[in-house]
Amino acid sequence: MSTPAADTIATTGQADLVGPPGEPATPARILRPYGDTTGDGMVQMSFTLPMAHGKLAEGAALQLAQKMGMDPAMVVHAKAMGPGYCFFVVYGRVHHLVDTSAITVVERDYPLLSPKEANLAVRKGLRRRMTVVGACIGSDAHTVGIDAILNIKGFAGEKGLEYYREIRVVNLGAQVSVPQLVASAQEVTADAVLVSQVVTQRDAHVLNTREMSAAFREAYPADRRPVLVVGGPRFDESMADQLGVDRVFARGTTPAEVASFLVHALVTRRKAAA
Ligand code: B12
Repeated sequence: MSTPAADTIATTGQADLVGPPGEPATPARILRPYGDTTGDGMVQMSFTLPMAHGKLAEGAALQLAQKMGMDPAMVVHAKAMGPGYCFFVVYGRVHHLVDTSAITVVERDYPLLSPKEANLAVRKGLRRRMTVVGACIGSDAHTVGIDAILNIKGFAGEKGLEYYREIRVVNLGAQVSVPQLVASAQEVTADAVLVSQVVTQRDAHVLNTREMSAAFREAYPADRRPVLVVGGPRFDESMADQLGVDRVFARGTTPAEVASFLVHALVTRRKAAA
């Protein structure tokens, strides 16, 4: 199958069908971003430079944008951020193309259940309530995310895990140390441990998560370890293996997605393996 020139696809928005012979074809598209007219390549980006606001700082912002491939580039907003720092928004044209056939994402590979369906699956599969321990670990005090998943009031119109009759939630709150978390999980015989990490400065979220998963591996025999889940707005969902956890959830996660994953990991998958 011949592929039309990238520019043709980008400007007309046509889709090309690709895929191995005999398998369902997937639409693949070569795209450009746009600002004013389709395919014009215009993007907007923001950043801060450690320079006082002024003509020189705006020139520095333009130089950076040009080095990043924006041509032409225009400073559309510049604001002093205290002495010696300036925040910029730059608008300009890039010439890069996006190939949608070369994108890898983590798709949800389990069914999305309603609270009623999740409760039923736990009752039938575990024959007892599922115990879930949640916490923000390390120095992280951002509890809104984990509360959105756990608290009864929930998030995005969905009730949190506390609403699920067959799930017992133990929410330890903020700034929980890894040894405290392991001890609490052991004390309540946790089936799953849900950790939130929002601060990513100096890769704190990655380091803390690795410390946490290593501690659970040390404290439990492999077949008794609770399911480990980590979440936060700046996690890369494809990093579960590198972080030593069973699943990573990122920004916009809803409680039903998490409850459904827990049912999948603790009930469906284990039943299938037995
Ligand atoms: C509210 C807030 C605070 C509050 C927190 C109050 C509280 N009880 O949580 C206060 C004022 C205390 C605070 C303090 C600080 N904050 Co603050 N804060 C924010 C703010 C404005 C909103 C965060 C939030 O509540 N989001 C809403 C929730 C619902 O979204 P979420 O966390 O992403 O959660 C969702 C998903 O990520 C996911 N999820 C999250 N966790 C988990 C866990 C699991 C298991 C699962 C499945 C899913 C999941 O599900 C949730 C629902 O979809 C953000 C900026 C922003 N707009 O995001 C900065 C921000 C997070 N804070 C920041 C910083 C730097 C700080 C401070 C260091 C500031 C300072 N110098 O003192 C301190 C650190 C305090 C500490 N020790 O942690 C930075 C972090 C930068 C970084 N990436 O490292 C941000 C991004 C602001 C910024 N742009 O600089 N902060």
